[in-house]
Amino acid sequence: MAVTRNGCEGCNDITCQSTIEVLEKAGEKTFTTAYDRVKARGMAACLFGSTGTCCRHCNMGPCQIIDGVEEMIGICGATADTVAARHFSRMVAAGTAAHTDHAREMVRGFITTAKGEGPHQIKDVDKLKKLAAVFNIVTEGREVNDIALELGQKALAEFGNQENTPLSMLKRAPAKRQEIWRKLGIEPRGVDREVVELMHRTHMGVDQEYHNLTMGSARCALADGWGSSMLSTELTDIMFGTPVPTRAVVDLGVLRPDQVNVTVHGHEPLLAEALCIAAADQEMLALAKKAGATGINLAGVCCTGNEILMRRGIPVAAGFVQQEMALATGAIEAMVVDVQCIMQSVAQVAKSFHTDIITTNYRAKMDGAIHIQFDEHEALNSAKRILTHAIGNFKKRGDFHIPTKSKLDVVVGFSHETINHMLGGRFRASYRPLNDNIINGRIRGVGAIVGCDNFKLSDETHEIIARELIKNNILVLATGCAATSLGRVGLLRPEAAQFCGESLAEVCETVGMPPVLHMGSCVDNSRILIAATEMVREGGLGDDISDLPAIGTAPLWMSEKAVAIGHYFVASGAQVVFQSLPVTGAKQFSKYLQEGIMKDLGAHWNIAEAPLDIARIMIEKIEQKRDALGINKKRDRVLFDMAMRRDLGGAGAGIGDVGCHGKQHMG
Ligand code: MSK
Repeated sequence: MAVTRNGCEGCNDITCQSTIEVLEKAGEKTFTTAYDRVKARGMAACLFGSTGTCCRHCNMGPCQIIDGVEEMIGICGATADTVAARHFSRMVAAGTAAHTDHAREMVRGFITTAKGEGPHQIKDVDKLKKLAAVFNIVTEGREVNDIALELGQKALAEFGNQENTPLSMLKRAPAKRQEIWRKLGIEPRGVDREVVELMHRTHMGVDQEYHNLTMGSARCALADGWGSSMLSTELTDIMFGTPVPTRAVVDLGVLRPDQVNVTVHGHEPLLAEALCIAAADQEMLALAKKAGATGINLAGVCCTGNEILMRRGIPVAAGFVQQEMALATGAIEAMVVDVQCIMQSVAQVAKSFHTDIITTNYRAKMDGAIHIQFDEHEALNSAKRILTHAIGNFKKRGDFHIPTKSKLDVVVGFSHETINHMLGGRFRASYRPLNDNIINGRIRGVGAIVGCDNFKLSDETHEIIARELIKNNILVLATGCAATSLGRVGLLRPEAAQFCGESLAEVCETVGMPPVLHMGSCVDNSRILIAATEMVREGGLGDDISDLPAIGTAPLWMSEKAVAIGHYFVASGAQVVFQSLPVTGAKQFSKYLQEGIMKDLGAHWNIAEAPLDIARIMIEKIEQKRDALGINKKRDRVLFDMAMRRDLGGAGAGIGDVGCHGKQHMG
């Protein structure tokens, strides 16, 4: 379908310069993008769907429920609260399933590596031994790969555990939190079992009580956060290296005019890591040169991008909302995709160019794409086949436009271990300095900005929230596509300290760290759980995660995974703020999630639409926690209005070069 406008007109507040530039250059384009579809739809969402009261769990409906109207309950009698709670729970189950299936692949890849098969090695032996201890594995006097094999096998068994024993990694949580879970009977057992059980409980005619469903979904979400996601993060670190601060670049400008551009999109780092190795292979480079290119340029999209950005400094071309834009540059020879967050439209956009979409996972095929199955036992050969195909496309490249101004320096790679060193120094690695800075008020607290980006709200949303938080001396942790979008506006650089309140700026400048710390992909939100636990363990900030002056937000969430993440944070005692949640058509359930659940779990959900309102809630909650801890000192709070924001200048204005090169510890 031909579209005559340039694509920017009428789009939902696009401020991203590279997106605007690509759409403008595309001119009379022969493809449509999500921005066109947003405009065509007008985003008039179904009221029942968007408030969680449309039930289609059986064939008597679909039933559209109106809370409080007797004749508008389900044919089966289900109330708005039951329907919305079931729907919410199914989102948690789907999100957990996605993280779990990803994690299982990582564990299988880890076992392959432990057996000495495939191109990877165990890189972080120290972390291997620490995780082995969690699984009661003896390490002394044993070969590294032997330990790794036992760890991999025990980890794999956690997915299918049929006993009523809790997941091993729950014991990493603060003791008080474990006790809360025990008393509520929500300690997750087998990871798969919790997903299956929740799907069963939300089937027609099973769990009819929103409180019970919420606790069931908490159990499932915990199986994600403290089970599958945490396993995936930890084993990936052990295999590919625990991230340390690394300088890199993000945005569409990372594509190279003279090289074979291959983007890796999705979530699983096994293939991406193999592609990184293959792209440096002499045979592949010779092939690229024969095709007229000067080399092979790998670039990430979405969370696969975050994985290789964190560990290898490979640039990220695009976050979720930019995936079509990356193709619209006309400069990509192949977009290699695995699982999750791949819009079906990429195959349609690619048709207008020489680009091939290459699917690599049997679970995720797409019309219009080429399929090259990734085999973890033959990882390097799979990667070489993919690259050979991409190289073959280089000569077919037609007109292309790579944005010239959009390539921003970032410093990434803040694992929870790095935070130890960053503030504590190499010889005093601990969370003590972070806790001390929070107690003395230089850092008021910690705000996590996580999750997706989305076409519904302005793409400035993450930036507005982050600027507000750092201005109020709140240290920001970021993951997923939110982190990429904050990188695009210059907030992942030490120079962004200039946008902080005085005391946070002082800390950042002393340490040389950015005020927004990139902690990885969406699976890596589990790093935040461990960081929070370390803060509790260090002392002085209470004895549970719920005592910490810390809060998270996923303002532009899109995926069901974000709901699972939000719920595992709440179930772990950390408050979250979402921009919307499809529960508001059910009065009691919605009120329970936003208030009543506090009595059970020590944290609750918050919903607020405007970015500044989200920031205000985060600041208020952090200050309330400080009051409760007795560490507050009176100070003026600063909330930015639009005029003050304008005074700050454009995104990234005035930020010079990062001034650090390659991988380094910042302690
Ligand atoms: S990729 S789940 S859009 S963060 Fe992890 Fe980004 Fe959200 Fe997908």
